[in-house]
Amino acid sequence: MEMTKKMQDAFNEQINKELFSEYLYLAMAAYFDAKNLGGMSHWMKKQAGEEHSHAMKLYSFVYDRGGKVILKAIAAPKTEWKNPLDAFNEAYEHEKFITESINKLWDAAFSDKDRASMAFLKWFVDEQVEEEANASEIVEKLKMVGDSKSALFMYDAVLGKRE
Ligand code: OFO
Repeated sequence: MEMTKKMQDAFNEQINKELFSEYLYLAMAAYFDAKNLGGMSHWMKKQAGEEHSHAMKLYSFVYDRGGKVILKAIAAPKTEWKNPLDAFNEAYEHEKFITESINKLWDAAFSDKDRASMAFLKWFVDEQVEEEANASEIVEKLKMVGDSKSALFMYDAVLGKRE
């Protein structure tokens, strides 16, 4: 059964949000590179790649369901943050916003009785638990780092190991 126009619009909206997430994390990577924090930049580049794959997962699903992908403009992200904690805090807040958005998409599928979309979105619901947990853990660790340059140096190296 094909997805409704309402669901197609909602999926296209989510594709745009995932691509904005990719852009936002790439902007954060650029910010960290400018500060010589190569590990944090690496982490953000990996995250940007994940966001791209989220967008593509949605993209493929729209076509699998007989819909059409319509790409919209991607907003320009910020380019500066106060410090690493400020950037990761924004990443965490952004993930909470994305979770809300996925939940609304699931609710739209539910009210449309679109079981295929509900089943498909389960993966995203689970993924958001992980996305929030990862960002929140880094925020908490950066709070421990505080103003210590040596701790920041070491934690940067830890984040640089992300696979
Ligand atoms: Fe796509 O999970 Fe983050 O934004």
